[in-house]
Amino acid sequence: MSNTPQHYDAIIIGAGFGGIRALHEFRKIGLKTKVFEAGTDVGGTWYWNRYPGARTDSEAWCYCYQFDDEILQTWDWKERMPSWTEVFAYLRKVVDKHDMRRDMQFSTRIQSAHFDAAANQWKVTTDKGETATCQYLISASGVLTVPYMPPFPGLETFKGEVLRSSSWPRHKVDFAGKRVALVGTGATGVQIIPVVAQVAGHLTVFQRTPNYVMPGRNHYIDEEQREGIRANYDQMWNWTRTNPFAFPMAPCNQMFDDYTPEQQQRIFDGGWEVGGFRFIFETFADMLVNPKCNEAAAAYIRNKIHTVVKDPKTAAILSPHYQFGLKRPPLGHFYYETFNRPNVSLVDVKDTPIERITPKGLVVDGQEYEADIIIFATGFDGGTGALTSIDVRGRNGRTMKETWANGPRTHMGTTVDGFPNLFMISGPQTPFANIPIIINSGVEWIGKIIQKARRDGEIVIEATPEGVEGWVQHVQKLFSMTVMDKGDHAVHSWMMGNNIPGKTRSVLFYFGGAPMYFQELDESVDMGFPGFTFSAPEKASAR
Ligand code: NA7
Repeated sequence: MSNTPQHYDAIIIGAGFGGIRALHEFRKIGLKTKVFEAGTDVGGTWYWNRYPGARTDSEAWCYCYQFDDEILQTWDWKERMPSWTEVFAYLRKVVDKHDMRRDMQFSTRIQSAHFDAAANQWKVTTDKGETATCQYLISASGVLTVPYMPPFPGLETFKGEVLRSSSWPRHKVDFAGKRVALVGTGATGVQIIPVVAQVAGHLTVFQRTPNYVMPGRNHYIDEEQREGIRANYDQMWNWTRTNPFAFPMAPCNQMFDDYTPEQQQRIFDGGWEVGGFRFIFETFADMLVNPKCNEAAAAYIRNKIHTVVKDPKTAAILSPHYQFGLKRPPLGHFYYETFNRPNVSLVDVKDTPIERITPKGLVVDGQEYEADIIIFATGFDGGTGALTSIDVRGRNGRTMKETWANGPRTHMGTTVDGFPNLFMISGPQTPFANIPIIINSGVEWIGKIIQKARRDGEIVIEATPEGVEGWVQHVQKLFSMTVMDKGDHAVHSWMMGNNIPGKTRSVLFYFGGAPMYFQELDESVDMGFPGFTFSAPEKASAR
């Protein structure tokens, strides 16, 4: 950008999965588009989170774009759950093949975005002191973007190396023989622990809340399997439209209460053995709404933990006792087995929190645990954090932070009243589901609403307050049908925002299932976008 603001039809914040998909769509519909990306390359989540063991929890063949069949037919998926290197390489391949970098500016963070009501455009400024204007502002800034770092006193005094999972260094970290401390046992910590344990001299894991970790059962994909994948994409995309979590699996219609206890166990065994999220998706359809089914699943996993982990005290600390699904369940790759290693120990910091950090290590309950390296995998300000951390101001200077002070308010997870022509990709209150599929449907819908406005000569698209209120009520009602709503509110979950001190606990996702959401998007298009106004300044003054 030069000092004279450049004007674009659309500016996209972020060159991760969402930003790349949106750029493709906007080119198709003829919008002059610019993508701003804080990192030095594309990738988003897969650019920043390069920690050891980082991999998807989705199966490779559905963690990709549908729009480039040639890449799908030639890309050699290597693993069932690809590592970050593979996802990163895939995204680079898509971007380079489609010559997308010419519309992208890297190493540039958007600092503010203000709506200019007189000009009906957004003005953005970057950390480079540049400005640009646009008609449509697209937030593709991700669900888990703003890391959370607890304010541990004394951290700055630590003499060893401090590593954060969300901004992992580019150099290879040598853990061999080192005393490593790791704080945080969410999906990230669960991936790091088994990998670091293999080389560290000693790994001490500091756990506050245990998770229900299901086995990932990752494996390499051979050529025969690859051919099967390539031949079946159409069928898989169809399944992603009918599966509640947008995964390519036939819908599961089994209800827990229709089976005997022995049958229930066998069904759980089946899901556990296949691995991945199939323990949830292919066992019982009512796992997140039927308390009996939910408790049976929780008890099943606790039993597995006690079977695998040899030391009963460690197994007890690792065993959760809240509703299954209240926290996003991680996938483990020999996670529980790792706690049987002689060089791994677990410290329970639930009732005795980490007091402080010293030059030599961490202090818990008066005891100092010495470390050469501390890894923090302490989570994110999920869902809303990406947009509230930018100075986004809509009509009358109202900020997104103020607007969402008591939780997100959106219409369809894509728009917010008072923020005209601002669209979010996988924004708050979109389904909790396989992200590339949710991105795809959201971007297609955004493309359609913009095309409608342009066809009709309208300049401003805006959600109505009634549309937003209706969506907020709808999302809350759907959530109230789940066991999570009745769950222990003291249990931290980034899906509800209460992992961040001071953040209001609220419903950050749409829990009605992806198929119903897709249907709502389709109906919105068919019905001419109810809950939105379209206007053009000339028309407004002529009225
Ligand atoms: P998570 O799932 O939010 O996990 C963060 C972890 O950090 C969790 O175990 C927290 O314990 C722990 N934490 C946070 N603050 C502290 C303090 N002060 N002391 C000790 N432990 C603390 O984030 P992840 O990055 O693992 O995963 C995020 C998503 O990425 C994941 O769900 C996937 O969708 C991909 P807590 O549970 O709050 O007691």
